[in-house]
Amino acid sequence: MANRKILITCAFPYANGPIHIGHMLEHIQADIWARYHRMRGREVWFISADDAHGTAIMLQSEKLEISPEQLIGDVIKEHKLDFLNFNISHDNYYSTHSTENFYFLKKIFLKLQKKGLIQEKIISQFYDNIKNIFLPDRFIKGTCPNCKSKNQYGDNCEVCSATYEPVDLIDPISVISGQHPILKKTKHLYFDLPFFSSILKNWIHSGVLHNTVINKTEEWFKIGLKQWGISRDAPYFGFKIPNYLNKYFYVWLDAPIGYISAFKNLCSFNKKLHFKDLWCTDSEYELYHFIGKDIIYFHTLFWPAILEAANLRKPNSIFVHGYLTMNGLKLSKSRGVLLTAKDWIKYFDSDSLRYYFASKLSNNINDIEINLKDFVHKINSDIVNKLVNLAARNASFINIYFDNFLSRTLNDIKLYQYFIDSSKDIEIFLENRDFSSVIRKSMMLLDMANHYINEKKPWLIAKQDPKNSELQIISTLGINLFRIIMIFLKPILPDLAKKTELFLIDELRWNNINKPLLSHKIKKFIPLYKRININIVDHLTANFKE
Ligand code: NOT
Ligand code: ZN
Repeated sequence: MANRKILITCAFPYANGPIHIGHMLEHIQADIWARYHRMRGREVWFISADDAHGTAIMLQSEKLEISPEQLIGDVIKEHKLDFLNFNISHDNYYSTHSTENFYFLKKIFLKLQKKGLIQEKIISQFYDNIKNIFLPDRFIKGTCPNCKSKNQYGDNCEVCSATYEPVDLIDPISVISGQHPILKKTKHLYFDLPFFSSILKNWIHSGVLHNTVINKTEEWFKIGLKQWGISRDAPYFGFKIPNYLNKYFYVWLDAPIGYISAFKNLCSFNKKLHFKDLWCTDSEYELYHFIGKDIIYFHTLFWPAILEAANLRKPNSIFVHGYLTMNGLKLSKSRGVLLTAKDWIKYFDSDSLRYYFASKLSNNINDIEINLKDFVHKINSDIVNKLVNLAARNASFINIYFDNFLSRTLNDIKLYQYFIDSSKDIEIFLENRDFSSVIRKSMMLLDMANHYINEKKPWLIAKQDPKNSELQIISTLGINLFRIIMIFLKPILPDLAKKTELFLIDELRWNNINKPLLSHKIKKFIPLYKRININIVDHLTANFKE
C-alpha cells in the first residue's frame, strides 16, 4: 500500500475568547491521532485556525474599545501559546481573516453564483432598534418552540437539539440590549442546499460517517433541507460580498473555507506540498475533520455541498466528539463552567490533561464528564504508581550495580513477546481513535509487568548478591517492558516520552518496538513524573468562575 497522506483539521475556535479545556479536548484528540500517524511514518498535515469573523467578535472589540483587527491579532497569539503549552502539533495555525481566505471565498461564491445556486430573498429579521443592528441567531434568546426550554439561542436548542429560525422562538429578547427586538425587512443571499439533497444523501451513506452522526444528519433530511442564508447586514466584521452594498459573507461560509486557505498558506512555506494534490476530486490525500457534535450540520450537509458545487474533494470522514462537562455542566464560554487552558497549566501539566482525556475518549459522540478528584487519582495511580514506578524500580539496580548497562539477553521471552504482540491491538485502537482502550490495555500490561517484578523480588537478590546477572536480566526486562508501553503512549504523553527518551538514550519509535534494548547504556534515573497533590483541586476550584 502506498504511504498514506493525511490532512487533519480541528474546528476553528472563535477569536473572541480564551481557549478552554473544551476546545482542548478536540485538539488533544486530533493531536494524538496526528502524532500516532506520524510515528507510523505517514505524511501528516495538521491544521487549524482562529475563526475571526462575526458579530460576537465585532461586539467584543467594541467593548474593549479596540479595532476587531487588533482584537483578533491579540487573541491568536494567546491561542497559539495555549496550544503550544499542550503540545498540540499543528503544522499551521492560521486565521480566517486572511488574504487566502478572502480569495477562495470570492472564487467559490462566484462559482456558486454562476451555477445559479445563489438566490436573493427579502426577509423579515429581528432588529435591535436601540443598538441599530440586525440580530444574529446567537444574539436572540427565548423559549424553544419545540421543547419549551427557556433561555435558548435563536438557531437551535441546547436541550432538545431542535433547529429553527429565530422568529420561531417564543418570547424573543435581544441579548445586546435586553429588549424585545422588532421585525425589519432586509435582502439576503441564500445558497441552494436542497439542490444537493440526493448527492448529500448518497454521500452520508457511503460509509464515511459514524452511525450516530448519520442518524443525526438524517433528522435534518426528515424536516427537509432548507435554503441556507450566507449574507449578513452591516455592521458586521467579515468579508464584504462583491457587488452588494453593506452586505457581508456570513462567518459560517468563510469558516470552513478556512480549511482550504489554511492549507494553501501551509503550502506557501512547505514547497513539497501542492495545493491541487489535496483538494482535487481524485486526491490521494485523506481528509478528516475533527469537530464537536454542535456543528455536525455544517460539516455533514453544508460543507460537502459547497465542496461539491465548487468541484473540490470531500472529506473521508468527520470525526465527532461529545461535549466536555464538569459536574454535568457543559464547558463553554457562554454557558456552564469555564476552565481555561491557561488556568489548567497554572495548576497541572499538559500530559496529565492529555492522558485523562485519552482515558475517556473513544470514537463515539458521548459527552465526557471531567471530575478533578477522579483526574488526580487516575494520574497518580496510572502514570506515577504503575508506569513511572516500573521504570524507577528497575533503573535503580541497573544504575547502582551494573554501571547503567542493560543485560545482553532477555529472560521470560513469553512475557516480552506478549507485550510486542499487543502492539497489533494498540494499532487498531489508535487508528480507530479508541484511546480509552489504548490506556486500558496499557494499564493491564503494566500490571503484568509490575506483577512480574513483584514475583522475582529483585531487591532480595540485590541484598544477597548484587552483582548477580539474574538481577540485571530481571531489571532489563522491566525497563524494556516500560519502553514498549512508552512507545504506545508516546502520542498521548509527548512530554513524558521526551524525558523517557533522554533517560533511555533511545528514541521511542514504532518500528523499533520488537528490537529490545540490550547491552545498552541508560542514564541515571531522574523522577520522570511528579505525583499530583489532591489539595491542588481545591485551590483550582476556589479560583475558577461558574
Ligand atoms: N468557530 C466555530 C465554532 O463553533 C467552528 C468553526 C469551524 C471551522 O466554534 N470551520 N468550519 N467549518
Ligand atoms: Zn428544545
